[in-house]
Amino acid sequence: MPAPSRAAVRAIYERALPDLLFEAQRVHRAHHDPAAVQLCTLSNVKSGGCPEDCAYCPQSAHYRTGVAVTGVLPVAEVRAQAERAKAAGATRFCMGAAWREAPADGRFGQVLDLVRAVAGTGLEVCCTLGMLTDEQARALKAAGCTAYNHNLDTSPEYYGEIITTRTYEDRLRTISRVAAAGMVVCCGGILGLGESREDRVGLLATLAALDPPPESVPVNALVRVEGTPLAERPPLEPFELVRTIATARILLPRARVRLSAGRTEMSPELQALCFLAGANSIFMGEKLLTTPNPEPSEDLALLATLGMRPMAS
Ligand code: SAM
Ligand code: DTB
Ligand code: SF4
Repeated sequence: MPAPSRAAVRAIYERALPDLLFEAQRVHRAHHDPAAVQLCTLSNVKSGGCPEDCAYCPQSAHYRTGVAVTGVLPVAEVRAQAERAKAAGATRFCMGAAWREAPADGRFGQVLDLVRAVAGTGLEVCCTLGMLTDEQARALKAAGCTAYNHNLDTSPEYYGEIITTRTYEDRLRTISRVAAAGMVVCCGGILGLGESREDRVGLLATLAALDPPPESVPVNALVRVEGTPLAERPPLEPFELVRTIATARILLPRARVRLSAGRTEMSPELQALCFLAGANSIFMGEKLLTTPNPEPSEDLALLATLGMRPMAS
């Protein structure tokens, strides 16, 4: 099937909300169990001091946010985190590093050790380490990393307003290397950056055109962090979030659509609406990478209230 045009994506996005949600539900039910939610846990295995200038990010060295700058965490610590995550019901463990690109030195070998350790717990392993070479992508895959997260964040037109130290093409190149190495691609974006609806449509059209299609699509709501240039942005319009999730579900029927950052500012009702729109994955754990996330007990209680449940591995 050819990728849908931007006009076609816009037409889906702008449907009357009942029609949009009905279609999203129809697609969701054809490909997924509508009561199951994948639980992923994040670990920031290398914090802060990143040379990129992503305007939303508390880990960029360009802004003063108070985030600690560290080396790669020790294997024992990350293995213990993964075991706790598994005991709490998570099935995927995602390791993030505040790098522009995965380094060519021994720190990459340290990350491979972390991948092997987490894979040994039986959890699905995902990494997000910045740009990769073909060799690094193959080495991650060989160590047991099955998924790689690399977000496009926003439309091609708006990208330059948010990040100046790399291009959209750089991102697309890493995404194709990940797929070529046999890992599945996790690729999504952030809403609430100050982008227009047309930018959200442009991001969705780009995601729908990726070949192979992303296995998972994180939809982040901007976490406004003091010290970053976007700290004072107005809050995201909740129905734009719902429309984005529903459109992603319709365009990418088989993908996990992940309601990602920003849930501490969302009511249970809004999160439930996102599940109805086709979201079927969340990050579970007290922290995302550097910012707070709802308590795991609250998340499990919300799923129970809705008659939903964690997805089995
Ligand atoms: N440095 C690597 C990279 O940029 O690909 C990996 C880690 S980076 C923190 C992973 C993703 O987190 C970014 O692509 C962005 O979409 C998301 N992110 C970062 N800061 C955020 C914030 N304040 N609010 C919402 N999402 C954020
Ligand atoms: C993604 O799209 N969202 C996660 C994960 N991929 C790595 C990260 C969210 C980070 C939110 C800001 C922070 O905690 O530093
Ligand atoms: Fe660095 Fe990633 Fe943050 Fe951008 S989003 S500043 S690349 S850690």
